[in-house]
Amino acid sequence: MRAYVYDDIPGDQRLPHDSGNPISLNTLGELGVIYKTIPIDEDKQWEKEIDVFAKERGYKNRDQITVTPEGLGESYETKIKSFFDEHLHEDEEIRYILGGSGYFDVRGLTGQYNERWIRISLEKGDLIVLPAGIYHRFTVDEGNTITAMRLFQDEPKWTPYSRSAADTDARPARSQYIDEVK
Ligand code: KMT
Ligand code: NI
Repeated sequence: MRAYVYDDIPGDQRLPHDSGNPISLNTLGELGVIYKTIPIDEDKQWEKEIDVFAKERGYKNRDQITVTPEGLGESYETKIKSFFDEHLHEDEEIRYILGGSGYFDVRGLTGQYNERWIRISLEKGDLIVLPAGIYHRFTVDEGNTITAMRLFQDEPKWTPYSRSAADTDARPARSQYIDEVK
């Protein structure tokens, strides 16, 4: 895992876009983002660790997603563009990377990071918890391959509320999030 301020230079979303300003775990924590590493080992101890973490936070369901040009065929480019559309969810989301790598970008909220994108580079064994109401987006990196476990508390509620399409600032999940982190 590595986190840094996104450079905001137009260009392929899959490039690093590293502005050269690193972001600490502490700053991520202030945004309500939790990061953890659970190495994927041969004797599958990681599965037990995921089970414990999921149980602690009241997660009951999970699935697995693989994003590759081979797997998605013609819809690949459309799919990765849709993941990259800034959005929020009404539930917390957990992602655990089983293979490949990619970037989650989250919006900074205060001070020098206000409205800046913070890019979090994730690879195999990395786990991230994004709080409900945080603006974010996702992309594969130049490797064009990621397999992730998506954990959800109850029903799979994947609904992304696109910031550009509606007044997402008015959603209860957004105001609760702002109250929690500010
Ligand atoms: C999200 O919330 O944008 C995603 O779940 C993207 C795919 S998970 C690697
Ligand atoms: Ni999302």
